[in-house]
Amino acid sequence: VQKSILNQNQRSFAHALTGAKVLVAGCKGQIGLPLVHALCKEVGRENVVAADISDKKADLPCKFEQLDVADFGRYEKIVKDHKITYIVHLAAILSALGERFPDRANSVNVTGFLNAINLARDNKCKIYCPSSIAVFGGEHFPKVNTPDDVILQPETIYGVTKVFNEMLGNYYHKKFGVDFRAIRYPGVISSEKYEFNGTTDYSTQIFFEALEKGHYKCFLGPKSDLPMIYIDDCIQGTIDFLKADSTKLKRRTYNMAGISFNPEQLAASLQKLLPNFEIQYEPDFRQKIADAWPKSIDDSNAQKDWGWSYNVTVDDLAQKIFDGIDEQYK
Ligand code: NAD
Ligand code: AKB
Repeated sequence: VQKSILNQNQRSFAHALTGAKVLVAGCKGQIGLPLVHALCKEVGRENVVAADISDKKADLPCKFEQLDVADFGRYEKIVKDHKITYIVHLAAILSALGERFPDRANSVNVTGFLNAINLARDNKCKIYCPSSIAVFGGEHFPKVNTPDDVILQPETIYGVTKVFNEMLGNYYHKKFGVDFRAIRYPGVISSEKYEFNGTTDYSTQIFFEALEKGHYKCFLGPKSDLPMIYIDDCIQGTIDFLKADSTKLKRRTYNMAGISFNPEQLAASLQKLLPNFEIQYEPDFRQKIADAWPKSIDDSNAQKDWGWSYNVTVDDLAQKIFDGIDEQYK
């Protein structure tokens, strides 16, 4: 009797990450590092393998493998050697870097993802690959409260590759039954420095320059409204989504809204924490990228299907970012 109660309990707590052996490809970036830590807590560090093309030192609590995701043979060896069952494919060239190096964006974001999803199909792995608000663009979608299903006409190579990832993931799900999942992240803000290769990265950079120099030259104009989220909340949402019961997911790709604000509003919140802080605006090529993206997002499907919710003010967010920044900068 006791055994059957135990089995019942285990069943009721089982979720899509239960018993998983997870590979995080692209583990040394803004999202990869905190996600690896969160996954180690969730499934145990012996069940997580972190991989990246970069050999730079990083605080990783689990095994590390060097990997260029465009190299199928190496990717396959890692999946097989570690008996991976869940691929978290993060490696990508983001929007601003991609406009400078489109061939690299194609190699990493297209070839890399093709390798990952073929490995998921052939080795019966689940696969998560984040998408982005960069899939939106063009004239034919509402920029306020953008829903999941609109005409996608991205205007960056990054956005084009993310649409390809979403479409291919959906196709592999229908055709081969691959458990593909994607969240379209808004801009993610951290309390750590990282390589600022995106268009939304002003929102993290501004804090470090405010603390180090007292002023910031913003590469987007003051009224550039964009959806954003704090890294801890993004990671918690991602873990919840990775765990979600596949049969409850009514779609494979979900919008995630976060909170929408513009540089002027973020600067005003920052000035409450650092009264002498000053901001100037010198929009560059990233302005055009930001102008094509939604100002705010409708994520009601994520709320309904897997329980996502988010509710913060810009002042709360600024305080959270500030509190998370290491004392050495203050
Ligand atoms: P990042 O640029 O900070 O990190 C990317 C990581 O991928 C780096 O560690 C890099 O070394 C690695 N990488 C690059 N090329 C590689 C290759 N060929 N093989 C293996 N690794 C390689 O990016 P991030 O912000 O951590 O983004 C992670 C994922 O989340 C990406 O898919 C990105 O599109 C998505 N996303 C991020 C944001 C955001 O605001 N950070 C928003 C939307 C979507
Ligand atoms: C970028 O700005 O490129 C990323 C993203 C929104 O995908 N932060």
